Amino acid sequence: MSRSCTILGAPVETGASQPGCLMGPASLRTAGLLPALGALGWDLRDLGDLSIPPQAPRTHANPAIHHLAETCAWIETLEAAAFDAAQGCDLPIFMGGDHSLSAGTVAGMARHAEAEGRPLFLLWLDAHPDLHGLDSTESGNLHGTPVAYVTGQPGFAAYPPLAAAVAPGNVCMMGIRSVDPAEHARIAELGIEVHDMRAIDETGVLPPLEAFLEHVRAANGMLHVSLDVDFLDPGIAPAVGTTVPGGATFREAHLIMEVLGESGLVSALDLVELNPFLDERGRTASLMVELAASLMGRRVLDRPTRSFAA
Ligand code: B3U
Ligand code: MN
Ligand code: MN
Repeated sequence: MSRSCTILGAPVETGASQPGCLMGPASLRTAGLLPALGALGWDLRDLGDLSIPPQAPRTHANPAIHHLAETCAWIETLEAAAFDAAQGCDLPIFMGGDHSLSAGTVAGMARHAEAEGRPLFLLWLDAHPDLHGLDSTESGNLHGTPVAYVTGQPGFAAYPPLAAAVAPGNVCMMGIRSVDPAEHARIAELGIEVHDMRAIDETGVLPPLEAFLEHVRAANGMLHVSLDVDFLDPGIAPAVGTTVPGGATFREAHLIMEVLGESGLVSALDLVELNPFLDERGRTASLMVELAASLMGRRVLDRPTRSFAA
């Protein structure tokens, strides 16, 4: 029986420093996300793009913060949408939109996992840890906050209350190479598993990924994968507002996606931070579609199912 996938667009750009992510879902559609996944035998349901109503401005004690009202409205909308989508299919895909949207999607998946009596794990593929609190962000760009929010850190009174948190010990980050001092302190305090690019240079992507997947499997967990375009090297993925040199290569990224798909553990996927205004003839959008297809089962050759240690 084919597995089911719900596709949802979240044209959020208020968490980023510059406009453009609003066009992300349209660009991923234009690059052929739906036919690519349909060809892999998935039973697809496209729910279109979500929206929020116009918001009255909200201020915060941290004057750098902008678009607080819009971010809160998106979190509420996406939390509910993710919870519903997860109940109705095997694997929802959330097309962003900037990374502030994951505050909503991961929160909704955490509520779903809790209702199922299973823990939620989070794989954060990003140049940045996105671990700021509302008090610590200096840029005021709220795409820098979702991991702190979904792990239940203090200082989020202005965000919607969190129904279920992700345990910090269930978070794994890969590709990290730009960390602010407050985020650095929080990584140490929470003991979050972070594989920065230095670590990946040394070990490759497979050993840390397989160890994390074993952890998820042993706990009978659900896994939410959040893929930020800036995880990838800007040489292959230029369409992002916050390029950081030295990112994941084409093959590293595809290998991660293939192994994730073969694990059978992935319960949700965010495709975020694509800014089509900054793209070059759609090549970043096409790469994101190809990576999603690798996670969803596309292979160059048939090969035996990967076996994981019991
Ligand atoms: N940590 C910085 C930069 C940043 C975070 N996420 C992105 N950029 N995409 C900040 O503004 O919080
Ligand atoms: Mn991010
Ligand atoms: Mn990033």
